[in-house]
Amino acid sequence: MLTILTGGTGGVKLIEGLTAEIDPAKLTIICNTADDCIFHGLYVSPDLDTVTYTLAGINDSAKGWGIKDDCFTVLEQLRRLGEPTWFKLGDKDLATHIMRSRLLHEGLSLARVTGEICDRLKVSAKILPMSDERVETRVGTTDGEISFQEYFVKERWSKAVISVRFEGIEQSRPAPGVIEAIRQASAVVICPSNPVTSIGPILAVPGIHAALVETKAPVVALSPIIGASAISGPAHKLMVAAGLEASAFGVAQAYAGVVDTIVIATADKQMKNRIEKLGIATVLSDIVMSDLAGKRRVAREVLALLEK
Ligand code: FO1
Repeated sequence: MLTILTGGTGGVKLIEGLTAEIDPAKLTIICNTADDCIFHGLYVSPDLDTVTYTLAGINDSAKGWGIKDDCFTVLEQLRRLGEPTWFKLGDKDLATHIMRSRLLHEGLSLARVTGEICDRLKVSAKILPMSDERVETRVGTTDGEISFQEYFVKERWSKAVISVRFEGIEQSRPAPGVIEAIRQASAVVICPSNPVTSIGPILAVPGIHAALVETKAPVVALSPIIGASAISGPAHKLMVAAGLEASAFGVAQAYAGVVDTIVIATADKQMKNRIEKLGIATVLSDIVMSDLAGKRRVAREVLALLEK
């Protein structure tokens, strides 16, 4: 079983490539849930949904989130009613949030709800939240502390970031199956996601970091950064706020002790020696996945690494 850690829209690109190369039933995908948010009274879990929709073949791959060919008539009416509509929830996407909110209200855990949604969308991979307990990324900015979605979507990551913290992390526990998926994995892959706000919360759930350090499985990570900038999104800005160098070396710093190998951009080859001094084997590659062919190419390279 291949165990994957992911979050955000960058991570899912590798998952798309992997599921085109191997049987998705062989994947267990552990998703960040610290981006989750309540909108219009509904529980929205962006990273679980992005992975679920992708594996169900219904994702909007152009945007990187939501359901393809969705429409926004409910949101338009909410706007007319004077409700905040900066977070674009499509009509089909809302169906997921309505069902998830009902099942959570009836007492099912987030993991059970995620499994139910996957069953109904005929997703064969196993998708797990990192935890069933509520963890929320809080972004400290010069204008006060805001949620991740307010930072990322409402403010379009324009505000200067002073701090990042994960509210509720101390009380969180790995969701059922998460530790086993790490311990029993043939290999673990950390997707090219934001190391601070997408992978960081997963590693911060008590027990998960230790399981990754102790697992006999090889742990391989892909850098989401080329040069000093993220391939997509604000990872470099959040890394600086978290005290990490905004570079592939900073990603290696974030994963030191956890990963055995990191795949970085060929353009960052001058960092190879510095990263290897952290005890992390470093592989150079073209890590940009701009289309399905690129996603499959990178996936094949990762799979080949795991067979070594
Ligand atoms: N990202 C945006 O930039 N704008 C949006 O309006 C937006 C809506 C949205 C709705 C559902 C969903 O699952 C994701 C959505 N996202 C949107 C992406 C979301 O902010 C990111 O997927 C993650 O939280 C970042 O890792």
